[in-house]
Amino acid sequence: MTKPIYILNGPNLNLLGTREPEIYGADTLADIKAACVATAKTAGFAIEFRQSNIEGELVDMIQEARAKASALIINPAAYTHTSVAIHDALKTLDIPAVEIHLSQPAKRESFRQTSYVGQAVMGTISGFGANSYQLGLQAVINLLKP
Ligand code: CA2
Repeated sequence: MTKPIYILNGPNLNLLGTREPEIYGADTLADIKAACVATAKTAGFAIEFRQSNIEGELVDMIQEARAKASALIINPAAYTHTSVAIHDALKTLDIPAVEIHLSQPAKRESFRQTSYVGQAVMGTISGFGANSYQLGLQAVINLLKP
């Protein structure tokens, strides 16, 4: 049985679809999860989709993925720009890992210009709204397909 693809989401992403649609889009996190599950199913993969507002819980999820996931996709939200702990956890992975963002942080405030996560993953996809999740998923599916 193929291991699931983990999709992890950081702080405040549980509020998607309720505020700032001009930046983050109108889809809720549940909408994004449903689209990811459908895409993955077509390609023969299962999804483990999680969100936490707590840095340590995200570290625990990344550690869990070391044994239980075939690949990991993460939108670390604000922890992108602050978290050495998430960087260090990602560096322990032997599976493909991709960073994704709904918005394009490079076009935004100066405090969003640093990503601690980008240095610890294969690649980053940002700026495509909810489609960033689909593009990240397609990237790891292509890597995992025999
Ligand atoms: O563009 C992204 O996906 C971000 O990871 C979103 C984070 C932000 O801190 C990163 O710089 C870029 C913020 C997520 C907050 O989500 C909200 C959703 C609805 C309403 C308010 C915030």
